[in-house]
Amino acid sequence: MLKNKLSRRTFLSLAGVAGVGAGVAAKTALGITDGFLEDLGEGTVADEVVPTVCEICFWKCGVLAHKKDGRVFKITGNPSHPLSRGRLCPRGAGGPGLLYDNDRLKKPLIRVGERGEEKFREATWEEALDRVAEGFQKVADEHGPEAVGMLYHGAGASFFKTLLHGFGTPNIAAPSYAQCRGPREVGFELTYGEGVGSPENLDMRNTRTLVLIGAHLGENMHNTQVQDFAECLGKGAKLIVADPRYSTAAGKADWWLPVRPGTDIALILGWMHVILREGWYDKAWMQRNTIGLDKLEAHVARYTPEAVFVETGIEPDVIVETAEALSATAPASLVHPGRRVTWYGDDTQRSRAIAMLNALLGNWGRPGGFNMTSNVPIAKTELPAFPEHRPIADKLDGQYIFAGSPLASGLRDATLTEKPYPIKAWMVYGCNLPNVLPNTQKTLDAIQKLDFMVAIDVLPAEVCGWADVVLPECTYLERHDDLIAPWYREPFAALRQPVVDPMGESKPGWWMAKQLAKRLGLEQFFPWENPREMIHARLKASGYNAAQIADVEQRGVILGEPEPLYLPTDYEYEYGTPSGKIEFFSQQLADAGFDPMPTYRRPEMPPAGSFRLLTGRAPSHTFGRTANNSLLLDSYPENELWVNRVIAADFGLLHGGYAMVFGEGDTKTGPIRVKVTERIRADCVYMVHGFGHSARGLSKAHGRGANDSAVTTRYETDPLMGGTGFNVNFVRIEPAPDSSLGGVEA
Ligand SMILES: Nc1nc2c(c(=O)[nH]1)N[C@H]1C(S)=C(S)[C@@H](COP(=O)(O)OP(=O)(O)OC[C@H]3O[C@@H](n4cnc5c(=O)[nH]c(N)nc54)[C@H](O)[C@@H]3O)O[C@H]1N2
Ligand SMILES: Nc1nc2c(c(=O)[nH]1)N[C@H]1C(S)=C(S)[C@@H](COP(=O)(O)OP(=O)(O)OC[C@H]3O[C@@H](n4cnc5c(=O)[nH]c(N)nc54)[C@H](O)[C@@H]3O)O[C@H]1N2
Ligand code: SF4
Ligand SMILES: [Mo]
Repeated sequence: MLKNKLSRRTFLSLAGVAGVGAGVAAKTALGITDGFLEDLGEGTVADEVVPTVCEICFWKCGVLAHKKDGRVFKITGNPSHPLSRGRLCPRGAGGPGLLYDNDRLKKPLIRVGERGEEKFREATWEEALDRVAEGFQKVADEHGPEAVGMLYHGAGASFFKTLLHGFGTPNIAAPSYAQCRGPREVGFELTYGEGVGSPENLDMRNTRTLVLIGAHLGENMHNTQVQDFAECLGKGAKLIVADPRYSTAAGKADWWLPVRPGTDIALILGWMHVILREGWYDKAWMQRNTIGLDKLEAHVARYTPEAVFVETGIEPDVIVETAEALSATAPASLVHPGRRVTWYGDDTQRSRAIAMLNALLGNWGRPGGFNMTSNVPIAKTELPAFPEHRPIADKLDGQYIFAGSPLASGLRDATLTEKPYPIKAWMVYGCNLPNVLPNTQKTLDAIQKLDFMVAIDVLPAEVCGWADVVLPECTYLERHDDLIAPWYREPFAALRQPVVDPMGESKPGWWMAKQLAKRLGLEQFFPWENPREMIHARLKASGYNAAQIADVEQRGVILGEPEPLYLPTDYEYEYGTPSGKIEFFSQQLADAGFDPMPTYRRPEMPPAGSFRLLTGRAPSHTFGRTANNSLLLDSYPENELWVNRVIAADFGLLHGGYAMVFGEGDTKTGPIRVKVTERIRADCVYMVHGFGHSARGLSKAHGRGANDSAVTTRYETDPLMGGTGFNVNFVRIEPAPDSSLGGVEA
């Protein structure tokens, strides 16, 4: 239901995921004032409501922006949009906190100090764009157009991707692959011949037994998934949560398995061992749909519950009991594939193990398992062919052969080593690189090797401080982006359109891309005046008439006819694998010299006095991009360090007091407030990613909490596809030296 009343943010309880009516407060509880924010008071009625698409995270819910006298005072979920269903997560409701953030970039900037000093002068758009075009052209003249790379995140990047493809470079990568869900996609592709995509094809609302391996739904706030999760629990589903930390989801679980970090593969193989040993699976379905079951049976023979207990710390009885619970409701049982799976460097194999366990549950194309998806086909914009170019530079010959998308970390390596060839300029769009790729120093060293770097952002984030030119983009509430039409259970195409005019001199990305195209002689790739014209042309070419197009602008979304969600029983489905079946045994992997079935290898354990650093999400924040949002800060102003009670006592840490966190070499972060708890294992500590900002221009986020990236110096690279495992960092902890930051005995 939409909540029409202005009220203080009430937070989501999982039982009743409700729309949060985010009233825009002039002054928040923290006492932060944003000049543009204005409290219009309880019961304000909109004089205009504009549908558009959220970009506070990448789930891209359909939203309704409520305006009064030209100002956005409330954002609610669009009831017609399948990803919001009339509801939003707290972050989406907090959108006005970004729109009216005093710290926003409002003018183009040109660097006057050293890189990293954050010293800039304001410039005109003419001058700034000329600089960018010259910077790219100079690098291309010397090293070829491929020497210009792009790192990006977000829907608005599409125009710049077109620009750089037109320029002649393939070196365009997003950290949302090798630093996020890449290994998961590859693990499923190797097993089923297709990935689970985004939004994921999970029929969770009908699941009767659900396993979450780390996937911390409820803190991870992808709107529709949280709704589906609440619905499945509401219908009485059993829940099994494997997490070294008692997460919000674990709080709802029938079984919490506080697994030793990095040992999940053993647990999954153990579950498969029990299911196969007991014959708790549908033999006819396996026969029709899978290959290599006999090989799997032999492979998992040694992963007895007792052997797995030694590795994971999960009692043998519990392993058997949970395997039985899973099998009992199959095929309406689901092992959630997770999303950010870049943990230990063996993540593709862990994802494959998850894919295989799901296969044993026989849940592909079945209610409560993985559903089929469809989309609303939208005609492409007709463009001239992109120029020929050298192969992408994100990996050397023979490396990471299963990578399905470019590697952001690989482009960083190429920039550092100049192998396979030099990369000398970067465009960074909506991606706070120093805090996003593991080993910040490596990122900064790579930036120092560049002849030119431009950052396109809405806020003066850390990455901007290292750029030669900073271009201020207006927010998602002030611009058009291209149509959004993913594959989903209910096919749809959604429209992002401006709700208000751009603030200051900030401009939409499409405008910048077109202006740069003019300067680089690439205008042929931007044949439209503005994206509205482009969107209309695409819709027209897809068979929509003028009235239907007007309707899309009114409602924000076009709904398609869904295909059946489930496969017919006894249907011979042709999977996209080489064998056409679900592959328990992967010949592709064997041929490439990798384990054809996942094998558990014990992870390196933290040395005495050190703890594994684990990270996750807060319900009301998206990475580092909301830490300066006064509406969202209000509910979660700084991150906390979760420390086991026994460890806290040993190290003299007090609940509510502050600690410093030390990494390798002289890396450290903090002070960070300590949460002393029994809800985390004693071999690890935990914090929410995205705090501890050092950028001076982020006046509200600056210095609040700790920055996990500062102590994430180590990473393990996945040999199959180049994903970077982050959870291999060991940290030391000490009470903060400032005694005024003391807490209480917990
Ligand atoms: N240490 C560590 N690293 C991680 C992760 C972690 O948990 N810990 N998570 C990983 C994951 S899962 C992912 S998906 C990636 C995410 O990586 P990123 O997407 O790079 O995440 P952010 O740090 O939020 O950077 C977003 C930047 O975009 C800017 N921005 C916001 N809105 C707009 C806009 O409309 N236009 C433009 N031009 N800019 C905008 C913000 O101001 C910010 O500077 O990070 C990965 N890296
Ligand atoms: N509120 C909010 N929601 C978000 C985002 C956001 O920024 N804010 N970001 C979105 C994005 S881009 C992504 S990729 C997802 C990320 O969300 P998830 O896919 O859920 O992934 P992670 O953040 O890596 O998972 C963190 C959880 O894994 C647990 N964990 C750590 N190590 C281990 C281990 O070895 N074994 C097990 N079993 N568990 C472990 C941690 O304790 C924590 O509970 O969230 C999405 N949703
Ligand atoms: S999940 Fe939340 S932040 Fe993400 S798009 Fe939806 S409303 Fe916006
Ligand atoms: Mo992610």
